[in-house]
Amino acid sequence: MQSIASIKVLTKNKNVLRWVNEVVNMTNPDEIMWIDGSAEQLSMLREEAVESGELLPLNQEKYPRCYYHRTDENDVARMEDKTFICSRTKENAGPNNNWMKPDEAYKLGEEIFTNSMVGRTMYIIPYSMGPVGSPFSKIGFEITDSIYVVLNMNIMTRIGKKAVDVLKDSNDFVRGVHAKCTLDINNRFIFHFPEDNTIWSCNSAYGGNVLLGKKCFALRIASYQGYKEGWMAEHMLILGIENPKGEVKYISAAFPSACGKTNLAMLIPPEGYKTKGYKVWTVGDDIAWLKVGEDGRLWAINPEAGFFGVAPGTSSSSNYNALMSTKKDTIFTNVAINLDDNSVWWEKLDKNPPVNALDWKGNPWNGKTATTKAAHPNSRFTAPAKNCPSISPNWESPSGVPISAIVFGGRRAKTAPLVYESRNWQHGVFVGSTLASETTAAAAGKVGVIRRDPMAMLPFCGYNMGDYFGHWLEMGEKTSNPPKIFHVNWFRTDNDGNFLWPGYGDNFRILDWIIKRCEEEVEAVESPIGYLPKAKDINLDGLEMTEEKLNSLLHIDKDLWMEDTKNIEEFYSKFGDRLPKQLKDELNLLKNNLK
Ligand code: OXD
Ligand code: MN
Repeated sequence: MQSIASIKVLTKNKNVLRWVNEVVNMTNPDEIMWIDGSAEQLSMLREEAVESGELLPLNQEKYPRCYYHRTDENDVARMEDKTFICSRTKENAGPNNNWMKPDEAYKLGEEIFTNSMVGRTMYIIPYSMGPVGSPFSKIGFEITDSIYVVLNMNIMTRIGKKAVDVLKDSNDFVRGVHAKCTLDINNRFIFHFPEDNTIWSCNSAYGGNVLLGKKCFALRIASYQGYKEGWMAEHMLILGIENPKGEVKYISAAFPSACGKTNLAMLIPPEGYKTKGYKVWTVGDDIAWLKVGEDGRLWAINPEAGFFGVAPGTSSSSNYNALMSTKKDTIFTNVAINLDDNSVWWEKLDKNPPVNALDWKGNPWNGKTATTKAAHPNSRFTAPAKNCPSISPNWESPSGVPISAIVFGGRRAKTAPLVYESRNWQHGVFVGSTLASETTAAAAGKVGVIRRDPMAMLPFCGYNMGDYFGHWLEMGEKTSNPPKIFHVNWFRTDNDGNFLWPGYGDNFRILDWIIKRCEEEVEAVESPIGYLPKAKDINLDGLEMTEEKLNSLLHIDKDLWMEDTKNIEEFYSKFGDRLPKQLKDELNLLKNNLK
């Protein structure tokens, strides 16, 4: 095997070299390897990870080039209480973030990082968020001591020499450092320094905390960059809807977790639509970067190159396209292994749980007798986006795709109707800023508790959310032809708690109405909260749904809404004078409309 020490330095960029040198002096690795992204280098790393047990090769006939990885039992999810925005002032981080003074965070980080790579290899990964060379794209470096991170970053971003080549001599790159250290949960920190374009992550090896291109850069740091530079980084899927004439309109949509973002991004239209020639194209399932185009519209790219999806619940019926994306070149983390054929399994994959398996902790597991879960509920697949059967031909377009509609959605049993449209951009920003979801029985704690999660960005906004709302309002002013903004709720229930709407592929019927509104093909009805569809304009062909049931899905209960305004008021009060006046005006307008 080639000695890793012989792998050459990839750049002469003095800013990069100075910073790498500082990190080398602090962490003191035995060896250093610059990741050039070549197939030979990556396959050498896979071999090494297999030798050390960090990766297990899966059945290569069934799952070509797929591997399995297990994390520490206490290291299985993003940890919001360990995640800090270290802006120079607490006010700039806002009430939406944990804050630590930058000096303190750097000092604490330095203590933990010092000599953390002794006896280990340091990998230096240059990467591009967004298609290499696109005007939307940004360059980052992640220094890590984990091969798992290198191989996941290779799926989730565009890594290697090509990223260094576009950076040239520029100092405009995000500096990420990750060290596994001892995985000590008490010393686990994910520090973001938005003013320094810097991320430090230690004592974790779980994706969301250590794949620094994703939530850390593409949302937390990028949201702040967008605020300063006049663009937006959002927790949004992007999809295209093709009509039988071959015209494609794009929608971006933000939902809090557990509301089916990946499913919507990869939706297969109902039979009646499919036979007419309608199609859904996936551009991205988690993050969108948006900019105003010369035509005055908002254009968006997916800055990622892969899907880091939750495995349990993914099946050929719930999300065929996601499942197909995982059939090759995928890394599975914390799912179960079927020892009979060295394949993977997770809850709801199919109705045939393995009887001779290892669960996510590595313990023997038998689907016939098991009382515990085979896969961790947050077990993941890291799959290349290009594997997805519904991937859009434009998913890597350097100029992005033009957005016709922005959709916000939450899980609301009663309040929010199936769909409504905001009256204008400012009202749409109000709708997004009050986005909320109710807790379900699946999570610990009280059921039905409302959690405000503005624009689904609460855990991901790298600065004060009051300023973030102001930025949204300003973006509307800069966009002469802005997308229309909608709100959907797939989760409305009847009095017995049964879902009224079938969801999944049938959500296409609502997307169809949304596009028809954007194209001014149908009228809508004014209501206290915005525009509602006329029941006749929602296509119910092939669905067992009476118009009466649809009407109850669209019903507005004014008392419940009035109750909701109190909760909004309380939430808004956290932002003090950073809350834009326009949003207070919108809240007052809503209250008046409900009287
Ligand atoms: C994710 C998340 O993993 O939002 O995408 O937590
Ligand atoms: Mn997400």
